[in-house]
Amino acid sequence: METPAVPQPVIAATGLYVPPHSISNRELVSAFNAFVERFNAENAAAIADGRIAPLLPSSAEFIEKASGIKSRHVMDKTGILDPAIMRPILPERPNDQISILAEMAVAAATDALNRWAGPKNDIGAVICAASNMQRPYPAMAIEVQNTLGLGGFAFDMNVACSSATFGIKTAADFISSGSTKAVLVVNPEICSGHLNFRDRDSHFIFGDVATAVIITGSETAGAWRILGTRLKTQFSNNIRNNFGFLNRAAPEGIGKSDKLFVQEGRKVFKEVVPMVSEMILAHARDIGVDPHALKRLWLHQANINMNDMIGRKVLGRDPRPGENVIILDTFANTSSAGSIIAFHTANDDFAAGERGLICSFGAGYSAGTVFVEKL
Ligand code: CO8
Repeated sequence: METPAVPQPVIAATGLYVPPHSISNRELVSAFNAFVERFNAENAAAIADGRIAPLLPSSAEFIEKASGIKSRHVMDKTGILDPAIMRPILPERPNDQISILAEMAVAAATDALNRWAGPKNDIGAVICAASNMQRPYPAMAIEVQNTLGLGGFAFDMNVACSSATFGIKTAADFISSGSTKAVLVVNPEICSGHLNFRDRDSHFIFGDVATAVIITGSETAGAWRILGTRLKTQFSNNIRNNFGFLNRAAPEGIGKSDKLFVQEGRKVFKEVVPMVSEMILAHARDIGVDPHALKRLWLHQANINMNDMIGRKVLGRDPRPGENVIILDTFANTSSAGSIIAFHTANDDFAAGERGLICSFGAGYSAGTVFVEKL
């Protein structure tokens, strides 16, 4: 009896949803500094007698130099830029309306579906892979599946900034094992919802966006053969968010900034760059890919200096312009979606047989590598 061929997973299409508002560094810094002035004026007596330290102003020049970020897209700009509010204002919707995170995911998925030649009925699984779901249940993925009229099953997964590559690997394994003919992975990120806009060290880091990826087993021209996927995790407290449903059970209550995103940025930088570079090189070696011959790197978009260093280590030289795609200048860090935006917006010029790398890294620590070849 002939053994049935194992389907080879491919990325068949990607999609992007860009939120309606953009905030420049200058706008963000101006709101932050107005907040700082007000805080220092209101607490002048306590500052004068040393009971509390004055808050320091932020700087647009620092932000661009330290991170490479010039602006970011967000779902609501008015609340973020109001020094008395400094968080997005996103009114809760009734249960019979689509939730905002699912709506963004559906918009990105629709973009991907419109670029895909395959039949919608082939999609037998939807994975919502993102940093923070807006609720624990029902799964965001099931709401997306329902809105798009898809069959099969759907579930959420959270591996912070690495969620998209973990989702792609899971989808690729579903394809190889014959679980389904096609998988939709969506990455809706409202990072502004869990960013502390009053924290000078991190108020500039994140933006909102949604991406989508369709993975199938049909090797059609123009699709991307997945040459290999690899995942890695290593526990670290250096990027952390303690928000959760047990907060209400804690006698001290929800507290303030520690239930939002916090990080030790310098340590993250120092520890993650070597971890990810080594992982990429080892994975390439193990699957017979020459990293120096990769046409493009679509890396996670957290910090331009991190990406420059990883790019140099992987390619073995200074990347030429456009080889190491940077989109964080206008999107900031969009968590799981960053490497997918990079891939989506910079792959048109590939000829059949040319290769590239999608790679994400972030909290956990976690990292994922997906080597692809244009068909
Ligand atoms: N304006 C002016 N000066 C500032 C500011 C500011 N806003 N902030 C800090 N400074 C000053 C500091 O006070 C310090 O001054 P001094 O030298 O006098 O003490 C100086 O600038 C340098 O400060 P840092 O050492 O903090 O600055 P860095 O050069 O390290 O840059 C970065 C800070 C940009 C944060 C950098 O460390 C970095 O990008 N690190 C990597 C971070 C990273 O990749 N994090 C991953 C997070 S993503 C993830 O996985 C989480 C997913 C969950 C999503 C959550 C959504 C909200």
